[in-house]
Amino acid sequence: MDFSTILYGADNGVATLTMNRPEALNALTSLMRRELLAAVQEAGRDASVRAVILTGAGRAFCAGQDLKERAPAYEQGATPVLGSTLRDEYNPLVLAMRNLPKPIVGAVNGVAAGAGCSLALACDLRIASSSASFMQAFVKIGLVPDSGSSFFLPHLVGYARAAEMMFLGDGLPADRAEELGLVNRVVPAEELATAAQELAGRLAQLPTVAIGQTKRQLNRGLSGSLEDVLEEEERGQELASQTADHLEGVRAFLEKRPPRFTGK
Ligand code: T3D
Repeated sequence: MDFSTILYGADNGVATLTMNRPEALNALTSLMRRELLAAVQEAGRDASVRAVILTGAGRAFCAGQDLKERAPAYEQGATPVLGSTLRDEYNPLVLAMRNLPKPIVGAVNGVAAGAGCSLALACDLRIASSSASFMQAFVKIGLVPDSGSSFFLPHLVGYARAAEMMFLGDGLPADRAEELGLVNRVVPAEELATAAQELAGRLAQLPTVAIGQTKRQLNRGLSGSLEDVLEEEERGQELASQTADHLEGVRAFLEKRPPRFTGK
């Protein structure tokens, strides 16, 4: 697909979405938010795509909202009302990522600040370069965390750590993020792309319907009751049990051979 602020490529079952405004540390403009949403939707539509990578071009993952986008208004002393941008652009993107029935690997290549940090947190798994950092930068410009950070961060690192990051706005280096469970793995910068492709490639070989449904169940588990989750698991198992991949998995076990999942 043709975009101007991001790159989209799909190969071997893996779609790679690269935020591509390196001169602005991949800060998010309105167009970029809309293009990211369209790319996530395309990855959902394309049945050959079974896993997704989200990463950034250049030295940053994403510096959050492009603060220069509204510079003229601020220079005149205006304070634009920002709720509608969240409602119309950021929130649909975050929901699309979480509702995508395919796993998303965040390949965090550098600083992830503000809404850029939120996008990293909205991924299912995160591999970080040793030079990456995570910054809840909102407070530094008098704003509140948005784009799902208030949901994802305390679930990942606990209330006190999340509050510390959000109140103080300090950057959390990759190695500390790994210790706190915010990222799955840290690798040297030069190994990040390969590590992310390997992980996503492996995910793309798995039973895609079951993985998508597992993601749904995990999401439900983050906010639902035990009853909700048990119901979701029941629905999920009904769905997964009817897939060709379930049949293949059991046959492969009985025939003592590795399974060949097709995602169907
Ligand atoms: O709709 C709404 O507005 C509500 C939604 C809000 C969501 C949010 O994301 S609010 C938070 C917005 N983001 C920030 O406040 C982070 C701002 N950036 C920084 O604090 C720093 O740039 C970093 C800590 C991320 C990186 O620092 P450093 O020293 O490595 O880089 P730098 O020199 O500051 O930036 C390099 C270039 O990127 C520079 O360009 P220039 O001036 O040399 O041409 C800088 O202006 C540009 N840049 C960095 N961040 C942004 C940006 N340009 C526009 N918007 C940015 N967010």
